[in-house]
Amino acid sequence: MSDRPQTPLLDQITRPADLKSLSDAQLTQVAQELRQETISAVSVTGGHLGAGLGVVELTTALHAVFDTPRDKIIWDVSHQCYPHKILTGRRDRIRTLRMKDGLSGFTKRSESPFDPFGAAHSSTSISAALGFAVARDLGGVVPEGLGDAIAVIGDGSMSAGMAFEAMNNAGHLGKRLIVILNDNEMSIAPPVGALSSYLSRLYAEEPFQELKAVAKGAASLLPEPFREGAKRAKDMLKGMAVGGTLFESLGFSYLGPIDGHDMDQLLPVLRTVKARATGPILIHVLTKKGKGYAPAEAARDKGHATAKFDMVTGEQKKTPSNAPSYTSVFGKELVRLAAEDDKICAVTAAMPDGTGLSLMAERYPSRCFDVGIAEQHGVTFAAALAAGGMKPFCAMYSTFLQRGYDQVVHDVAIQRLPVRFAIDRAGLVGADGATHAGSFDIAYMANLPGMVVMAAADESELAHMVATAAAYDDGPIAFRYPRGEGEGVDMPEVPEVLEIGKGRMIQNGKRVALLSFGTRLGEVRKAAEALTAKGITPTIADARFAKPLDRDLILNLAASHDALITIEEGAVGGFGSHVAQLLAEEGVFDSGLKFRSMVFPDTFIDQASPADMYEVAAMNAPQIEAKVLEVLGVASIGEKRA
Ligand SMILES: Cc1ncc(C[n+]2csc(CCOP(=O)(O)OP(=O)(O)O)c2C)c(N)n1
Repeated sequence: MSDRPQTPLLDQITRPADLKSLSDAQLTQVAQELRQETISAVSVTGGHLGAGLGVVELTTALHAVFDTPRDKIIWDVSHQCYPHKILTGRRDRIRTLRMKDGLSGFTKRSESPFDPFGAAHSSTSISAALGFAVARDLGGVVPEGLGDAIAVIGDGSMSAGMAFEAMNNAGHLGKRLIVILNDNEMSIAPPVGALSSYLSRLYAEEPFQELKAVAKGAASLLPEPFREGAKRAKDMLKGMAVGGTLFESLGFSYLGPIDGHDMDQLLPVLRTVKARATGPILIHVLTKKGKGYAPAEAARDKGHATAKFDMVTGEQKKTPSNAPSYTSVFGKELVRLAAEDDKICAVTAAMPDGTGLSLMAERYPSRCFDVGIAEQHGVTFAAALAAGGMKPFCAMYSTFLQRGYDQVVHDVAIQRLPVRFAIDRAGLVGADGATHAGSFDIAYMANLPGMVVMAAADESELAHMVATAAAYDDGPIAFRYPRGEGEGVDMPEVPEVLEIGKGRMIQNGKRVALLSFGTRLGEVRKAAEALTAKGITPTIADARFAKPLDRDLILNLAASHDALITIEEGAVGGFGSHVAQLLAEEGVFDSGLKFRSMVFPDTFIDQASPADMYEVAAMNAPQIEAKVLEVLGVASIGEKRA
């Protein structure tokens, strides 16, 4: 407790309404204390730090001015919502962020009425806010009531297509709707693209001091009603509406840019907007990611995501590992292949570090493309790169590739274009929870005609699969691998090009065959050791491919064992379903094979450590062992005897 910051004023705030009685100076102090509390909490839990620190003043001002939960604040991505959670009755649990049974690291409807809309994938907030605004105007009824709808969206997230689709619709509908563009000139990596340069131009020549003076008197200066007076406001508030034409042309009133760390600007502007806005309005707020915590401000990613850390030094507490991460194996392998083949190129959607492509960007910048948070565009762009004779690797997290799914189907698969999908963060990812789990890609890729789908069982397998994908030119190909470190196996000097659709035997046994797809293989081996000690030695095979299936391998395993169990790190409808389909069609079940398929349960699993999440999914070694005993009838015999 002793290293907790002193927060005398914040201690008196148990809900946002408590802010209403405070003076502007006191609100400024609350924001300061909120910053210290956020730093302290994240030092204990790890998580998203920089984005939250950038919005402590904005969070305080929004809750002081608006009436939540009746008014809906919708945080885009919502990785910046920790200060919001502290102010909305969750301070007592803030040091459980991202832990099993703790607070989610994102907004979550089931967690609090102050989280009207959950998020974690970007660029949904304007659509959601517009939905609330329309529901309000149509007489929708919810327990908290429906007031203003306010989307807070970062400059990185604003670059995604969905944000523009929403603004286009909002401008057309003309409803009262507030969008706050939280512009910190950062995404996870420095933002890329024309929008980013455009936003910079909007404020490049505007000194804050001058604006601050104007903003202080904003309430009296702004014409009424706000929207109709936009032109006059523009003339009067020199700087506030300069160059707001992009947003204005989409039907929004544009206000800004204002200094998002200055309560003397934030409070009067928000109060004026609350009092006078009639249609859609965009407030352009400038903030600093990591603001107020030197180690975060100095970090390359501005403290975007951090492990637990020492508050004084900022040093992160990471457990050292002997094995390389899957991400780094992919990144290195790709660079090695790119050196040999100048047609190899790569696409990331705003995740150069997360996908390991920063290495490629460094070595071959002209062949590595960060398209911004734009998975849909990234996939189609890669499709056309392939159509143009290049060999594109489209590197995305499983969960974010979901957003580009129609592009995978329509632009890549139907045209049989050889895009190589490097699918990172496959399976359960841990602290980021259900929104980030890579649960569905096996199912959504393997059901596409002509798509090759591989999963790496360890880091050496991943190296082979990168080489295989590079060599494969007949159509689209995907390979998946999990978050985190590999198994510590020896790496091949020169990775092999695998034969498409061929699995491999790991060990020969009797009675039961375990057919693994992906990195559960490690747990399968452990289960097999325990079983061997009990006198049952299972056969183990690594399928490598969910599509095309290794028919010979599977049918042979089925023919020579009493039972066949598949296991994969994904939801139903994936590898096991394809195997079941094959066995059914081949009539194998007609002659009594016992078949089981271990997949994720039909629930969204909340955040915890990956191992705990796999425990919930019943897919760790003891549970695999139990499954074998059950299918062989051994467990029930044991139970009956006991
Ligand atoms: C669809 C999607 N793609 C990628 C991500 C990963 N991601 C999380 S936060 C983030 C950067 C967001 O930048 P910005 O909106 O500017 O917010 P900031 O963190 O700078 O406050 C990215 C790319 C995501 N959440 N959703």
